[in-house]
Amino acid sequence: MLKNLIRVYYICPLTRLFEDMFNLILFGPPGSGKGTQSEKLIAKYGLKHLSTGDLLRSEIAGQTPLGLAAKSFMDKGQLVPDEVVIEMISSALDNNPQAKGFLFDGFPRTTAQAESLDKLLTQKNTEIAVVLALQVTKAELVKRLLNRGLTSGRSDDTNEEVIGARIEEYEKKTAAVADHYKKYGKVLFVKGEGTVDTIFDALCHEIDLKKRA
Ligand code: B4P
Repeated sequence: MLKNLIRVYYICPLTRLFEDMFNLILFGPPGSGKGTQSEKLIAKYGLKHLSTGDLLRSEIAGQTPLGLAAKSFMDKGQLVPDEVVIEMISSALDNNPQAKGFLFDGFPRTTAQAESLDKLLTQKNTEIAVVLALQVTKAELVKRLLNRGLTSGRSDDTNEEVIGARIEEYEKKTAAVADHYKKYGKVLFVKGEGTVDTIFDALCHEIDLKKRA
């Protein structure tokens, strides 16, 4: 009884904070510009950036058990198991109740992750406002990732076979995430080729329309 009262007292104000959020998913294959555009979008709109790739790489850098387990998947170009990334995102949401909204970058990457995210947001009385899907040809993706591999020090960017595996994982498991959100009319496609600024302007245009709607 007392435990329930405490829950109601503490959870209600937090739920109200989450209600006013503007949450978006920046979606696309590896190398489509999600990380690049996220940096600019969070600066403009003041959103909290949640990149599962960055979170995983920071676990690897810290040599945590989670990071060591994740590295074995990432080095092969495979997705890290759903439960690991869902738990990371769940904690990140709980730790940022004051955010104006979240920009999800590289998450969700499977339908199971999308369903879990929807549930987590519903529990907090909020939802995904829009999914912006960057469209880039396969040849351009490979070119960009190999190019980044020259300087990034990322083991998953240096080997063309691993890059191929990442794109295959995307086609097999991640592309379906767009279908999931299409059911709710939330997906907008944006051309991901051209200069970084042109693509940024196109993304901002869609976000501004959505915010005004
Ligand atoms: P991520 O860190 O998400 O990496 P990514 O998809 O490769 O990169 P991103 O798409 O952000 O890169 P960007 O285009 O900005 O994932 C890495 C790995 O982590 C995955 O393979 C997986 O193993 C694991 N993982 C992450 N999230 C997971 C999840 N939810 N579930 C399971 N596993 C998960 O940049 C690419 C390059 O293109 C850069 O060099 C950039 O400068 C360049 N570029 C960007 N825009 C450009 C433009 N307009 N023109 C030319 N070049 C451009």
